[in-house]
Amino acid sequence: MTVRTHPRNTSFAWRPASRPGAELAILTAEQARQWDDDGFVLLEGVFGADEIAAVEAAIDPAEAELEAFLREHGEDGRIFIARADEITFTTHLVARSPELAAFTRHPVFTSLVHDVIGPDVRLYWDQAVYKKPRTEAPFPWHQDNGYTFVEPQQYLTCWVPLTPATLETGCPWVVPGLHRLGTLAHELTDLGFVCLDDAPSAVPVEAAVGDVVVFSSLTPHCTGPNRSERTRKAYIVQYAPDGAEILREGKDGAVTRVRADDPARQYPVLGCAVAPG
Ligand SMILES: O=C(O)CCC(=O)C(=O)O
Repeated sequence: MTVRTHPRNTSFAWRPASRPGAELAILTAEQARQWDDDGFVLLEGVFGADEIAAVEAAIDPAEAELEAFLREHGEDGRIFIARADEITFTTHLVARSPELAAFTRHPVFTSLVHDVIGPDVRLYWDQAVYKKPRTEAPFPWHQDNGYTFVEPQQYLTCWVPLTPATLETGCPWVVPGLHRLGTLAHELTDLGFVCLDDAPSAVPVEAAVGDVVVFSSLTPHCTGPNRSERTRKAYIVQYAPDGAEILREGKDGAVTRVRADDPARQYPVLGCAVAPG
């Protein structure tokens, strides 16, 4: 597959974190440079074990319900790209869990969004991704903006491991540098949307419980197989500038724009006229 840009990506320009005069709340100058050059950064040891255990405890029952639903109602256990006993995507957890909603406003995230998005920022999306023991299939190369086209194209993904993310359990891999092209063309496969067949310059990002893998909506990433005997668990929270819009194409090709401001799950986390305390 050759790398092609998305047809709606006509005039993309990367907004750097390391702008002249930009004060950084959490990133070091070196991390801001890495964010700009490579499209990702690993923040180590920013959450306590108790904080992550509470997040895991809030997610587990919802994920178990979803797994049961897939088994009962899925076609051979499958709905879209979710597959019972292999990989689940439990979405919009903040709408039903005040604990998880509070976690999305953690100072680590509000500082990060200050540094890379600011000044007015909303939660855009949240989901838990559980990769079950002995799942050989990788989650394929994609950009998050390849799933649903959002404008501005550049938003923030924070991939929070709830269990150790290693080469054995299925840690993320990223391709440094390609984020600067903006959104790439994607094709839908059985495993998910794909923008690259292979990526010789990709790097793995192993992460411990307490770390967060931070990357752009435009950073091509994948996760590897889980060859361990444990479920690999991650909670993914994404943030977009206030005013961001989702572009949806109808069957007739007409595009409608929907503002990403559902109060139940796309609430302000920084700035915005009405940000809650
Ligand atoms: O956590 C995973 O295994 C893949 C998740 C991912 O890449 C995504 O949700 O965009």
